[in-house]
Amino acid sequence: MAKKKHMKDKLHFNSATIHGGQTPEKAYGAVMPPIYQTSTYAQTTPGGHQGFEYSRTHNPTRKALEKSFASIEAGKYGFAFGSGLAAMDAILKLLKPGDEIISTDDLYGGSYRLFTKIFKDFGLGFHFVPMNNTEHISAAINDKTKLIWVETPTNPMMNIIDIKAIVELIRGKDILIAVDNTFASSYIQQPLTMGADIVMHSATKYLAGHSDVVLGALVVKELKLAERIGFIQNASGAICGPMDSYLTLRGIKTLHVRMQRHCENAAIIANFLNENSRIQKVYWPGFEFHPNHNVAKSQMKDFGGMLSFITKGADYESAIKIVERLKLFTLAESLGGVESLAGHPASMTHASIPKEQREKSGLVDALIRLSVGIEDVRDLIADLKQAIG
Ligand code: P1T
Repeated sequence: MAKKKHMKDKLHFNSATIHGGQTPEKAYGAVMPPIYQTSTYAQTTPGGHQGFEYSRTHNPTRKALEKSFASIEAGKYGFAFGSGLAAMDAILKLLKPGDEIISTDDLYGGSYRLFTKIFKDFGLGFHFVPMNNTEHISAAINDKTKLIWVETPTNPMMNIIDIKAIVELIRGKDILIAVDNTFASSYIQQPLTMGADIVMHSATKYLAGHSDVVLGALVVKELKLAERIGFIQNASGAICGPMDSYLTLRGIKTLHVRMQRHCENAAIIANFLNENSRIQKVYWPGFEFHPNHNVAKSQMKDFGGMLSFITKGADYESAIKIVERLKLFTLAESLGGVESLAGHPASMTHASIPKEQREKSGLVDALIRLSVGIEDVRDLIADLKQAIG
């Protein structure tokens, strides 16, 4: 038994997705953890329980998922929340009024909204800087800086931020670095292995992978940080339920296989769009001409399933026509599911960022974002052809 446990600690990624932190359930040997749909647990005497007393604090199905999160991110402690934003909310609660955060200027609109419309009012200060050059970060660092917020690849401009360079920049300083790993997924990069302190996911996306659940993840390696996050998770209570924990755990088991196909299909589509005379620009880190291609090559295993593009003349009307004409790509918010989605960030996922701010990072009204699914790529290309015309 001890030998088996030892083996499970040293698994390669493609086995960790299936076995990481998982053991057959004790009562009947069920290979998948049961959905413990319970809010509370019987006690024989006050405090006389089997490690579970109330499901906000702990639930066995959620615990199985949290161990899986820790395993696939090469961390030690995993935490599951009711959404990606709930997970981010818990990170921000590590801070105190007067503390400052330096964030990438190109990021998910909901993250920007949480920073500027909620936590700013609680006395946190935010600096939004382009992070493709660490000099911009250095210029914003001061004694109050407590957190660097990195999203890479960025949503939706597909900028790649050099995680190790930022880790080096803040070495020895009392500053945490948190990485939103949603776009890449743990298959493509593991920020904790590059020196980040916290990795966060909207597990709604690639980790769960089937567009049927909203859920968030945090993983850390330091015990002290884990204890504080565990305290916040219980004290603030933004947890996910057992059914959603189960669905996410099931999704993770095929993460590596799905990601391979997402990446293959996205590469074919990026090249198809790049060669199309009606397309002006394609944002995808796999292109040699992408400004951060070398960083992408060194820190990512592959280039992911996301890309954005604009049509010739950066014409808003034609962008809207294209997303309306698509048939196999569904026009919808979200990403990372098995089915392909198309989005118009300026009016959908990033509408909460002021236009002027959006356009500084290149997010123009003509931008279309694709989440390339795992369908037969010939059908996806045919759909794009008929929509682009
Ligand atoms: O939706 P939720 O699970 O709360 O996750 C928020 C979130 C955080 N970080 C990134 C990089 C994200 O992309 C998201 C959610 N994004 C979308 C819904 C979207 O379509 O971009």
